[in-house]
This record gives sequence, C-alpha cells and structure tokens, in this order.
Amino acid sequence: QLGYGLATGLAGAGLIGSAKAAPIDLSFPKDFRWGVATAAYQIEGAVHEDGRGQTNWDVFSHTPGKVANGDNGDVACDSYHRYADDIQLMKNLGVGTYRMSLAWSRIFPEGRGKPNQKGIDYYNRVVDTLLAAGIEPYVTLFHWDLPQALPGGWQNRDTALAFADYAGFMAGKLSDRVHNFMTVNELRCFTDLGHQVGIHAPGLKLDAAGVNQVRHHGTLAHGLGVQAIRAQAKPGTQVGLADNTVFYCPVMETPEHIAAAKKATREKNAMFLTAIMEGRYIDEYLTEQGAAAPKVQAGDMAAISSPLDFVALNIYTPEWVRADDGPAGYVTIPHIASSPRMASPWLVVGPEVAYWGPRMVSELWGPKTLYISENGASADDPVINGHIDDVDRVMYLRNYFGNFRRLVAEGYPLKGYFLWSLMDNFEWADGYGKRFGIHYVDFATQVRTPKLSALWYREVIRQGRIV
Ligand code: NCW
Repeated sequence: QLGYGLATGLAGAGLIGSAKAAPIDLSFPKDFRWGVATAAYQIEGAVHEDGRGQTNWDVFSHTPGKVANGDNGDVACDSYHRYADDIQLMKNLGVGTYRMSLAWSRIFPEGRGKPNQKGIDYYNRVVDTLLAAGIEPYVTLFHWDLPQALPGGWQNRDTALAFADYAGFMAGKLSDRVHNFMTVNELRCFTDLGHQVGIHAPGLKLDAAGVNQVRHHGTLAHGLGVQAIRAQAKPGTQVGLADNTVFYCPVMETPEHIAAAKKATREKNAMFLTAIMEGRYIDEYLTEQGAAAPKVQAGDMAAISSPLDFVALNIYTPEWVRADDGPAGYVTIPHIASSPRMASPWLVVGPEVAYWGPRMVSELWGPKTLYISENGASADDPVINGHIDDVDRVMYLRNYFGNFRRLVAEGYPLKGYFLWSLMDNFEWADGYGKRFGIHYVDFATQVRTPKLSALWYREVIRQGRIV
C-alpha cells in the first residue's frame, strides 16, 4: 500500500466497501443542543473559601466509613479556582451548553438569612466566562449539597421554604444571563439514598413515614422553587427539574408490553414525577403506603405541580417490565447478575432506556420540551499506548445515542443532551474511585486529559451525527 493515501489504500485493500443502499441517517437536528454536566460539590473543592457554609456532604464525607477510601470533596477538581480551564475544555469539545449547579451554602452559608456576596460573585464570574466562550449555562439550584445549618435538613418542611427563597434569589441575580434553571437534581437520590438506604448524606435509615415525608418536602421544595423563580426571574426564563425517573422498558415492543411499561412508570414514580406532573399522589401510592403516606398541607399539591417549561431526565439504567394478567397488569423484572454493567455496580447497561424513558414521559404527561440532563458512564480508563482509550464508554454512549436519535426521529420533543460528565469528579459514596468523566483528572496534579470519549463526543458535535 506504500505511496497510497489512507483512504485509497484501504479502498484498494477492499477495506472500505461501497454501500448497497443509502445509509441510515444518524444525524441530529441542526438546533439540537449538545452539552456536558457537572455539580458543585463534585468539582469545586474550596470548601472553606470565601465564606462558604458547611454542608451535609462535608459532614458525611468526613465521617469515617461513609465514603470509599475516606475521600471527600474538600479539593475535588479544584474547579473553584480552575473554572476558566474547565470552560476551555468545553470550548475544545465544541459544546453549546453547560449544566452546572450552584452551591447553596456559598450563597446562604446558613441556608437562609444574609447572602454572601463572594459566593454570588463566584457564580457571576463562571457565568460570564461561559457566555464569553459562547456556552450557555443551564443552572441547577440543588444538587445534594444542603447547608448543614438548616435544622433537621429535609426532614423539616421549613427546608423546602428556605430552598424556594434561595432559588428565587439566585434566579433574580442570574436570569439576565441564564435562561434555563433546574430546581433540584434527582429527588429520589437525595431523599431515599440519604434517608432510607443511608448511603448518601445524611446517612439515615428512617421508617416509611419518615421517608415519605422527606420525599414530600423534596417535591415541595421543587414546586415552591418553581414559583419563586418565576416570581423573581426575567420574563421568559425557562424552569424545569432534573429527574431520575425510574424508567420501565417493555420486554418487547408490542402494545400490551408497552402499556404495561407505561403503567409501571407512572405508578413507580408516584411520589416524584407523577405527583409533579399530575398534582396529586395517585391512589396506588396512597393505598400502598397506608398510614405511612406523607402529611400534605393545603396548597402543597398545587405548588408541587406548578407548570414547567421543560422536563429534564437523567438516564442511565433501565428497568424491565412485562404485561401480566394479575391486578397490577404488569410485573417488573429485577436486575440480573449477568446483565452488562459499567464500572459502577448500579449502572446496568440498557441503551433502550434512552428511547423508552423519554417516550414514556411524553406519552404520560406530554411535556412541551424534554432534555437529557445527564447520561454517561463510569469506566476503568486504562492508559494504553499513551492514550486513555475508553472504548467501553464510547460503546455505551454510541448505543444510547442511537436510541436518542430514534426518539428525535419519531418526533418526541427532545431538544438537548448533557453528557455526565465533563471530567472525573467526586462520585459521592464512591469517592474518586469511580470515573464518569470524558476528561481524565489526575487528582494529584489536577491535570485534565481528554479520553477517547471526549474526542468521540467532539466529533459527534462537529458532524451533528453519531460517529
Ligand atoms: S445516581 C448517581 N449519579 C452519578 C452522580 O455523579 C451524579 O451526581 C448523579 O446525578 C451520575 O448521575 C447521578 N449516583 C449515585 C447512584 C448510587 C446508586 C446506588 C444504589 C444502591 C441502592
């Protein structure tokens, strides 16, 4: 092959075939918004700087035995100081959007009361630097780092009110430049993992009534937050939430299994997205919980179901469901030991969830606009011949993208996608041991290196199609 160009050489060797028919269109609409996502506690570090108040995750991660390897977010990716470098990484990728969260305790160190100007200044700098780079920020107001000073945390209804005050306040400060806000990230994680399973802050194992009340305070915070943002933000500001709906996918694509998956999705998310979209706790949930059902005050459900401009979904793992003759009409299938997983044991691979999840949400509640607020994977990231060739993460993404592509082609209103995550970061109870980044972070030196997945994503964005 010497003397030939690469393509000629490959073609000459019969390695580039000529297609027999037009290839399937793998492109996304021109105005599809490609982005990356992070969260404050997972990347910022600088936990004692510029007046930041202590959070539940500072306390939890410093409690021996709670986080793998005794890791904590004290330094994390040091993005508090290196945000300009991180924005340069995004510019190199070519993303048009960035989903970031604000640390509530930088703004209100005590959770409420007197705002801390240095915290506001920090986020003004980040937002202005993003805009100067041509990247539009999508701001999440709560991604799990709760000011420790709030008495009782999410067990106390007042926390929902404090959240609304903070959310409205920051929307007022930023909405001249930030046009999209998400109230909370993953209700199910900060309520259930923190208060039922006990593996996230604050590490409690409450009884069913206690858990349901915490869930109610979380959804109430979201709803009151929506109202406060609308009251204080510039007209036209778009508001939604980032939900980790549990997505039930049909075991096969036939009407009875699809109907079963839809019913399961609605019922199994009764305490979160179903309540938010329907404005009530459905009978199945109330009957199931009995005396442990949440205590609801007048006006709560109206607040919780405040109309949204968009629904954003964090999509990782599918649940499977089949139609059944029993009273529920479906049975769910537990995760199987032999199912493929990425590096996090909970991250069962199932690309179809990228299609069925948003489709179920659309069919059930018809939101005007959908985003994927997170999707991505943990992987081992070995260095091979000087490259971090994370072919497993690329494989994962390519297959999920195929399903997003199908969704868009069928007309579901998916407008944008945020890849989790821009870079390796503090992965909660897994510490730094689980890497979700498309940039590798050497936590000893803070050097960031693009992985193969970053090069792949850059090419997807550049071409507007799956490569
Ligand atoms: S659900 C989850 N994650 C990762 C995290 O980095 C991000 O902040 C979250 O929004 C990636 O996306 C979300 N992490 C925790 C999952 C733990 C599941 C453990 C279940 C065991 C019962």
